[in-house]
Amino acid sequence: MRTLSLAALITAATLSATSLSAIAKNTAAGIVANQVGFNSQSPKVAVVPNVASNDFTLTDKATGRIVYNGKLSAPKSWSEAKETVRLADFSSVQYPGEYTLSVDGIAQPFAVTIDENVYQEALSGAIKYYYFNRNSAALQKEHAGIYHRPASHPDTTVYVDASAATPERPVGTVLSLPKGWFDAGDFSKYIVNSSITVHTLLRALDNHPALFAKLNLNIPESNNNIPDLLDEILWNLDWMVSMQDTDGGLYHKLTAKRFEPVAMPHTQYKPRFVVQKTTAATLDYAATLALASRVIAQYEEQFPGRAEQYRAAALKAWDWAEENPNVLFEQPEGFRTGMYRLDGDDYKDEWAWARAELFVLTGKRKFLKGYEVANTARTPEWSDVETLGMLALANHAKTPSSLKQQILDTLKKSADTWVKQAHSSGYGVAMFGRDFRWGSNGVAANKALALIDINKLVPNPQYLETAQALVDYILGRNPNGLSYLTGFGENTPMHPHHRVSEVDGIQAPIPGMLAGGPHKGYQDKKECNVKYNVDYDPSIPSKAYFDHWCSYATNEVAINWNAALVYVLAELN
Ligand code: G3I
Ligand code: 9MR
Repeated sequence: MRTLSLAALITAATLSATSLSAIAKNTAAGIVANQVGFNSQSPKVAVVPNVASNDFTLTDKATGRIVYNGKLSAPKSWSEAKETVRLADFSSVQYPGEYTLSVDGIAQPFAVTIDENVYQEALSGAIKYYYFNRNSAALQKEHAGIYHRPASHPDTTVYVDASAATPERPVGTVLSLPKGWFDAGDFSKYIVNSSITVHTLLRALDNHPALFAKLNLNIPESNNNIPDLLDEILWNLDWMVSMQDTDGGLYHKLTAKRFEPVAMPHTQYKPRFVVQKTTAATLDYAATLALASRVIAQYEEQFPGRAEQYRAAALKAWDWAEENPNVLFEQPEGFRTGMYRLDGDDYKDEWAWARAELFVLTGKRKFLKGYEVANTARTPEWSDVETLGMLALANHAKTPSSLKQQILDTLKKSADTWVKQAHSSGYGVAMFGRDFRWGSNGVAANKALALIDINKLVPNPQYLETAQALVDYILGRNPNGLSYLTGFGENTPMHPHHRVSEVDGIQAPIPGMLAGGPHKGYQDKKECNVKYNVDYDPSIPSKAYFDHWCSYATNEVAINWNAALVYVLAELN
């Protein structure tokens, strides 16, 4: 049985209003483009069904005047969508305003916004998501509005599981490990995923101090003379620091034994535990705390001694990892929550990331001993972190020049590949093959992040164009015709796999959450088919998305995916 998502129904309705004869088959159902809008100076492209006409126009809504007459590109296919489409490029239109993009033969025009700082609200929303996902805190109405909720999961009584026990902290030891963010749609907290998330947000802050000094998120800490983004980061960083055992190792996660039912967090009181210390968690933490030490040093006055504390924590984690180089996460007996584990992981990328950040922090050459430049710079992901280390070294004045050049060559090779991918896609979007996996929208955002950073090192306008197209993809230029960011765009997810949004009694989900995105894995088939008697078609990678609670594989939200989007929206802002 096939159930159409709301977006598909809207698209289908649109399509039915369109003269079907004018549109070839195997093409887009309607015009799709970035539903939030375009900055004045940025590239501006819409995807158009493969119509007979070659012309499109842009009309100024305020005056009703046509301000641009354009020609559609030649039809081109995108294997990941099994569609042939055409592109409408109206990049030369820069004047801020509200416009209508119209194409002969397509009844439904597309609304276009062009403005300075057009992503400001989406950026704030994507950061405020973290406040809404706070653990251990009541969300007051003055800060959370209709999404206010009582405090939950104080995490002041957390038990040491057998897998994490030491002579100093035997099984059953009670620890107080409050604060932090729920990882995603679930209520657990994971060091591996928290690390890339916090690292990415710290870099966004470090790149744009002036922007974030004045960005008010209306959180409890607002107006305390510290950037709200830093206050929010510290809510999770404080918890991360508490997860370091006395020997320097990091507990892999803090969790109940099972995923909670679909219920509000403050109604859940299952015992919570810290489990096994692992090499991945400890190395990821070392890299993150090394960066945190550098960033917080700029706020020494407000946080005296914190930079040194983070430095010591990072070095202590490194020492533990050196003594425990291959401790892979094993789900402890009786536990069934998330793993953030890569089967057969050799941790090469985690070692490289930690080495890079610790060298940048300390200047000690010992961290570069054994540093290997990976053959390719992969799109950053919780399981693939080498590129984050490469970017740190490439941006550091004291990186040995031969090493820096090797890194730049590798980064450029990846960026050039991604540009070629975009040029070979009918949608002009650099998403292919394995990019369409669990969290594919996080992949799109992280690929845009890498392109933006590589462009700063080896400038190439095509890198920025390819990054913009990936942000456009996330915000609407995709075969599902969805802006995957809840609450930002015309068609957005309404039923994300996010417990609070599912049961808070409010129709609109919490805004600013990036849905995981389409891919063929279909890991949630049983959940959807058996428990909810619904189904979706996983056959086409870029369309295999289902806007239903059941689909945790395509429709969950997660702190790491949002972080990359925050980063790129801050860069494009
Ligand atoms: O790395 C392999 C790759 O070599 C192989 O080609 C590919 C084939 O599909 O699989 C890759 O492993 C994937 C792994 O993520 C790394 O990308 C697994 O298939 C895939 O199942 C795994 O998905 C992870 C998922 O948990 C299930 O473990 C997601 O990345 C991860 O974001 C997600 O994280 C969950 C937490 O566990 C719990 N909280 C919610 C959060 C988001 O859904
Ligand atoms: O809510 C859980 C989500 O965070 C995970 O990503 C997902 C896969 O591990 O599992 C979800 O929890 C489901 C569990 O796996 C099976 N029973 C139903 C739970 C809610 O969908």
